[in-house]
Amino acid sequence: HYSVFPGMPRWPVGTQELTYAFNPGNGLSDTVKGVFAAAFARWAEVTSLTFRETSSYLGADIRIGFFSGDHGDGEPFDGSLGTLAHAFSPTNGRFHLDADEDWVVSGDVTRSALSTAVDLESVAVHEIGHLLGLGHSSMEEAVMFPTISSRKKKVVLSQDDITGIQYLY
Ligand code: TQI
Ligand code: ZN
Ligand code: ZN
Repeated sequence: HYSVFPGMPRWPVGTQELTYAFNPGNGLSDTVKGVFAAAFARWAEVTSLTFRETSSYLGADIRIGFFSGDHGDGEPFDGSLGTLAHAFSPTNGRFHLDADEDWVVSGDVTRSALSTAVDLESVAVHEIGHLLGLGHSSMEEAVMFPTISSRKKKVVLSQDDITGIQYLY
């Protein structure tokens, strides 16, 4: 079953559009940006929320960046595997990914030769769930289930994820 964070933080009632921006220092390719756009679209499909990229990093509701190790927010990353990414409950908007993962951004992670390969879209869909206010789900098929194996792709929202997000929005 889905969960929400204590106190049920959510984006304000009436929020229609949320903006997101990429850390300018990362210089991300259009391919990588497209993976995030696809991940946002999965949540937009089942809510009345829309997501729009903006170039204003500091002005965006959701700020996405890749960082290595200690990156100044008291929650250091740990190299390959372990913590992959962290995002915070509404309306924090911080969405950080561990730059030291072997991210798979195009192609099929299940066929990667690297045992440490991690599918970027799968992690993005999960973290966006947190950014919107979902905690973890006890249902293994849910995108919000708290574990995923490396070299797995899980991007399709389960009915449990949909029920959870529709409870919030
Ligand atoms: N990062 C954890 C996560 O996003 C961070 C975390 C731990 C957390 N406990 C939390 C966030 C409680 C909110 C509330 O779950 S992670 C997965 C999964 C991670 C894990 O790097 O471990 C995914 C990131 F579910 F697959 F294991 C993305 Cl998809
Ligand atoms: Zn961080
Ligand atoms: Zn999580």
